[in-house]
Amino acid sequence: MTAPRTAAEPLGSQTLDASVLLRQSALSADTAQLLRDFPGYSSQAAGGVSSLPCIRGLADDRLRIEMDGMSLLSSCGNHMNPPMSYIDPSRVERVRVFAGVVPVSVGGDSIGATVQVDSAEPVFAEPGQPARVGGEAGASVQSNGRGVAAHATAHYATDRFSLRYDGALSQADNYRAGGDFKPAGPASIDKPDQWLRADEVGSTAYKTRNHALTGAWRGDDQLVQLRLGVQDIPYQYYPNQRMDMTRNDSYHLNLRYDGRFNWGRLEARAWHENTRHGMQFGDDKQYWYGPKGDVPGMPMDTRGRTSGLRVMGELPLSERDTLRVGAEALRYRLDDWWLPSGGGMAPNTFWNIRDGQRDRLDVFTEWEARWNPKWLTLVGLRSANTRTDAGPVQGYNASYDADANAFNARDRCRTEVAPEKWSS
Ligand SMILES: [Cu+2]
Repeated sequence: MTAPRTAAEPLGSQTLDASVLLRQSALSADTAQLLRDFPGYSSQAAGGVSSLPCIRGLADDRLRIEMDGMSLLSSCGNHMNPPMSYIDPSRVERVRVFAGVVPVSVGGDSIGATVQVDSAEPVFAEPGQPARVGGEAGASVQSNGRGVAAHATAHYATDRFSLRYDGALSQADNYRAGGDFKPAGPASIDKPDQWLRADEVGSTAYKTRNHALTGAWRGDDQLVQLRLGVQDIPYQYYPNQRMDMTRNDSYHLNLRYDGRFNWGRLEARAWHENTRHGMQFGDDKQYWYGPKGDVPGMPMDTRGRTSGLRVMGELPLSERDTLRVGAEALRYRLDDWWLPSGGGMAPNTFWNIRDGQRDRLDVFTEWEARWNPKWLTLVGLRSANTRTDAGPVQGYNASYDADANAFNARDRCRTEVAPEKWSS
């Protein structure tokens, strides 16, 4: 069967659907790898489950990444926890990429592409039919690095109510290169027992666990959905960084509303995400430092919290014209502190970012006209207001005072207003 594609896909987007994703998800535990077949896509390798996406040369924070409609940021200063590392590939049902010029209704807060990663829509039983009960389980094993991954889902659904659980686990040891590329030996001078083989790439092991519980209710023309997601990465090591992730605990709450009215469609979402992240030197890196070798590593801790609210109305004005009007508010809070360990990194806690704040308020409107199956125009206007602020910083000791005092003496509150407009 063939049909014009234009009618089905939003302008400027490309989508990978479930059948392609199913094949891709068995190949890697890293969700960012699901996008590898998109033209212009590449990824910057990092830890085993957290490569940084790059689309047409713009990477990481230059892209807007939405996971189930939540626009997320990497709270770690080294971006060890990019947004796509928060969802297991087995849970991804659809990936949509808006590369190049992005419509204002899906863009904002980035100069590059928008990537939307969505898990499954809730299922419901047909009216009058018995409840639907089902599930799925999957596992994969990889000989290189002894990688194992397993996931399971279960759902129960009546015609009005739906409940679903998703769980996934994934872990691997260090992987092996195609051949020997260095002499075998201890991972570092203070770890004679931590032996790395000649073909073993140190600091590539990881472990990640994901759980999500989703409840949904549907009326005749409405849908309300609430999801609670919990993720924990006890360790993920980085061959390309001086430090390793030694903890990453996060949870999110995501409330969504979708309603159809005689004037059009209303989409609303409110969500909150909280990440607690820690870095230290992992198993394959030197841990004891200082002239006497008595300084235990360098702990670095981060906490990020994002709350978001988004409301959009879609009004079909005629057979040809559609108007979209929406608003989006984001509230981001970040603390980044390094506990004293010894030597020059003592006696105080190093406050890199204390009470960091970033608040956004965007409004947008967009007019879409489908003149015929081959021609479409889309004109949008988006206004973005960003306010940032931070509390006073502090170094480990007096030798940091000059820089800290200079920063602390300044007014640290900034406001930017930017209209973003687009036409096609
Ligand atoms: Cu980190």
